[in-house]
Amino acid sequence: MRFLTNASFTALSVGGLLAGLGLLPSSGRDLHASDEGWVPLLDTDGDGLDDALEVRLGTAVDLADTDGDGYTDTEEMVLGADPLVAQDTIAAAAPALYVDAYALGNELYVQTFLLSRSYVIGLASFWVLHDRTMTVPSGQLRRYQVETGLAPAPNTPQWRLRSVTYRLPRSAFESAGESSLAYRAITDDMLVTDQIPFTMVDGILVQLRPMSLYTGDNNVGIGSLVTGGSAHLNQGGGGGEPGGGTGGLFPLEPGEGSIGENRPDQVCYQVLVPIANLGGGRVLYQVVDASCESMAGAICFATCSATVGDQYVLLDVVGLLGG
Ligand SMILES: [Ca+2]
Ligand SMILES: [Ca+2]
Repeated sequence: MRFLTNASFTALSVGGLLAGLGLLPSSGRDLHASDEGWVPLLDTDGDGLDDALEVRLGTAVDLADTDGDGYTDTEEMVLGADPLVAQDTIAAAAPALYVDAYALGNELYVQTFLLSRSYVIGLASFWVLHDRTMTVPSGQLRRYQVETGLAPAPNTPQWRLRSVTYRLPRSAFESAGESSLAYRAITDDMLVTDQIPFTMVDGILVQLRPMSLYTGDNNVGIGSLVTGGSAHLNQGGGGGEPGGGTGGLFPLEPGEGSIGENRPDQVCYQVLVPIANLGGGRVLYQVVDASCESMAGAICFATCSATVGDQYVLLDVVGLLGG
């Protein structure tokens, strides 16, 4: 098991880093409606996923189990299943970590979910910046924590599905350009990891999710986000195959009212393939296919602007962590 001990990474506190970028965390909970009409931290159906994130994922904000198969939306995302397609059974639960984010106004809300059966050790978070080669280790993010809880997991009753939500200044991630926020934990004798690689597309902060980060059934779940109405994955060659290397650029805004160009009644996708390993966990991806298709009710926004030939650097923190 390899850990992030590469000497080229410099530990730095989040506070110091944000202060260095001219940013300080806002204080107190921000529960008023945003300009976009979404309320931060509001989880109408109580399934653990905040409303704004559900809109982004395409799941119902008022149904804990969107596809009615008995598994909550959160449970399915963590287990790598498809929250939009009813399944009779989902593979037996295994320890898993799922991290996602949504942006509202000036804030970036990061939701983390950890499914485990017994002890949890070594819970750590990392933020790696492309141009600074810095890592923000472990509990430093705790001062940005705004909510913790247990999400319902009716089909994994003997397990605990813990959730932690952080609120971070969006501008810090926009300033960083390419960066990656990663989480790691050891539970039930397993190392579990997940990460959100961020990048900018035409001045819009998006997350890059390459298929190679996922294995097995996880590809199905991520691919289904397509039909939810934003970005599109699982297209073309490597889609659905572990390590296939394709992926997509997901917007962080929840939907209507997002910045950038909206295209109603369309879904859009990109196929990204890795073209070079730049070392130090950096992988260069190129968009080899991108298009939009008609789909009533869907909204394709910022990510539509990614075009064939565009290149993005992914910081694969999980790879560095040995996950
Ligand atoms: Ca919810
Ligand atoms: Ca379900």
